Amino acid sequence: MTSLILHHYPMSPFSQKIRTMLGYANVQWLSVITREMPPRPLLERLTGGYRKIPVAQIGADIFCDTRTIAAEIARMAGRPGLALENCSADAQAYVKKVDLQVFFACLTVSGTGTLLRKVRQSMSWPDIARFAWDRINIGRKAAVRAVPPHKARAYVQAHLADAEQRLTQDFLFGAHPTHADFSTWHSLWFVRELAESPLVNPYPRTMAWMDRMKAFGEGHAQPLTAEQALEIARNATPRAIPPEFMTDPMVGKLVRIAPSDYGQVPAEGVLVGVTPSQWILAREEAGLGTLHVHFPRDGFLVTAC
Ligand SMILES: N[C@@H](CCC(=O)N[C@@H](CS)C(=O)NCC(=O)O)C(=O)O
Repeated sequence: MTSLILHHYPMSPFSQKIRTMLGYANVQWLSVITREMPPRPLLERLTGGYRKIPVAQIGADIFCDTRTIAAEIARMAGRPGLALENCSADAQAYVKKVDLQVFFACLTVSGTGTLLRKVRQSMSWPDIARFAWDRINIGRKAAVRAVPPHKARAYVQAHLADAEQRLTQDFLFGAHPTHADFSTWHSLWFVRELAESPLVNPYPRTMAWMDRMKAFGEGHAQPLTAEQALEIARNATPRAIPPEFMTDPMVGKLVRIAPSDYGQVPAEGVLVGVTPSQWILAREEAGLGTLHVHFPRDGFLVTAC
């Protein structure tokens, strides 16, 4: 059986989005813990430079961004609603907002003593300093502007009021969870579960929905080292790409692909597939062979080298 390998770190909200999705999908997975910031030399051999977390791997196929990872989980678990491209236009627009502006605002309001204590327990002081410097630099170079700190609390409260009013059923867009629930969950997980902030308390339906999300758990994870993950990639061949995804005029060209919002570190390779929702890059990595790296089309820039 081909297992999904997740490269992630415990305090990462976007990783929590995927861990909870794996719980809901009841999927077995392999867990590789990464550092909270680059350098991540072994993971970079798989991604070619893409720096955000989480990253998933199935053999020699590498999935960057939670949207491509979610599409894989949707396929493996037979739960189409987990893939963003299967959600309504309304839900897709909602996810765009919660995965960017709401995410940053939630981080801003989560600077509690409890969070600092937890960070201190999992990282050394020099690493905390490196982490802070890394994130300041991400912010400085970002092509998107976060909600200013003095407006973040009101922004998160407006988001919570909106979620409260949407939750007339068990989940945000109906009786069953979709990608939108996991996107909304991960930032509020950071606020309520990690920072233990009381900000969500005045919203009873949102509190109950968070309890339902939390109850999904995180699936069945087995630990794996980064070296073992490389060995799995080395012994695997990327999945074949259906011919209908090889007709784009850019296919066959050497390109660079990078996020257009923040953390814009590019990966370079030959474009070998363009699906309605993904770019697929082939990279030759010394000692590992050919890897296919998958990126969402939305929010990523492709430039010919
Ligand atoms: N759009 C990305 C966002 C991922 C993201 O921003 N992840 C954070 C950690 S939760 C990150 O990578 N920060 C920079 C880093 O860790 O290098 C996704 O959906 O995966």
